[in-house]
Amino acid sequence: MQTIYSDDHHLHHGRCEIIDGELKPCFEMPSRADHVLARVRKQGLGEVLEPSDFGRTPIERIHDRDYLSFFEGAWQRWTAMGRDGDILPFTWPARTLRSVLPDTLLGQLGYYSFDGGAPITAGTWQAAWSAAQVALTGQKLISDGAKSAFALCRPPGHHAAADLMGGYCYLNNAAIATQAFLDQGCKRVAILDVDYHHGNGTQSIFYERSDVLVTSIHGDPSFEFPFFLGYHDEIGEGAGKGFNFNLPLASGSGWDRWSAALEQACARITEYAPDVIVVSLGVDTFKEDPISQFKLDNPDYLRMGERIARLGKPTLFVMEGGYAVEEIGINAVNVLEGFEGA
Ligand code: SP5
Ligand code: ZN
Repeated sequence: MQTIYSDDHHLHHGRCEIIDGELKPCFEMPSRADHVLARVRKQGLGEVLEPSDFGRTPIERIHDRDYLSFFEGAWQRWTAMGRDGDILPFTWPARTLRSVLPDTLLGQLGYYSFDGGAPITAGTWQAAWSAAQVALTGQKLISDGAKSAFALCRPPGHHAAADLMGGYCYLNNAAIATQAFLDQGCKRVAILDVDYHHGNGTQSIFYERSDVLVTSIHGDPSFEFPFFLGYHDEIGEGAGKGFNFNLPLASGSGWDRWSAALEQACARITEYAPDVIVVSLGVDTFKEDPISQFKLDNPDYLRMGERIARLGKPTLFVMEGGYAVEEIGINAVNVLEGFEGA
């Protein structure tokens, strides 16, 4: 399996995030992708490619233009205000307030985000841009006939909605690749989101559509981030009704419960008969993940990859979360090796 990787992710290195009611050093850090790349090389998974440049058009198929301009220009506006530290949003249009777009950077930050977990730094736009190009390059490999590809994206994407950043995510890499498949002639794409957190951005983007089936296994939002989306009764709306499938699990879930949920997701995907599958590959389900509550162990990721392979479809793996930095490479590449060995 080929891996697509850009060094540009190093340009995004946030200092702090607001997490669990406190300001803490960012869990989402450059060494994450470095460890995954090192493991890809160590295991000889396959060639490692630089991304091609597909430009802005495929990104604009998912994200609003005003959001993209805001994100691209935020750092410049911040430095023009005489500031130089990371930018974090702090006021959101919650109930009783209006979702109007204010004029100032500080107001717009709240408008275009849903939490204080996604700092904007000098290089965040460039890193996120390149991560989207990484996903699009993987998509192209598969549309050219590859059976699988690994888009080693950083920053991750599945929490980002059409005009919202949050949860360490800015551009929804998996959604951008999914839309590119459809724009190139695929009729149906299934997304399987195995990240520990619910992919609220991905769900919201495709919620009213039947050409994308979104399935997700995650910590039940009644106790876990992102708290306000990801419940079992969210099944899609309008034309999308029946094409969103959430499998929230209890805190402490291990491979038994997790793999039973995977069976349900796979059964739904098989019934849907997609042309391709996009896997949002987060490995924060690991038992030692510092911010998560599932109990998967290293070999479970091999089994995960084997089961995904048995779906028998071309599959694009897109890197999402995973914060047990020393083991993220082992776990992510185990999924890919399990897939290839099946
Ligand atoms: C891409 C991705 O995985 N984003 C995750 C963002 C999670 N941000 C908030 C995490 C809250 C963790 N709470 C842990 C409580 C431990 N006692
Ligand atoms: Zn996650």
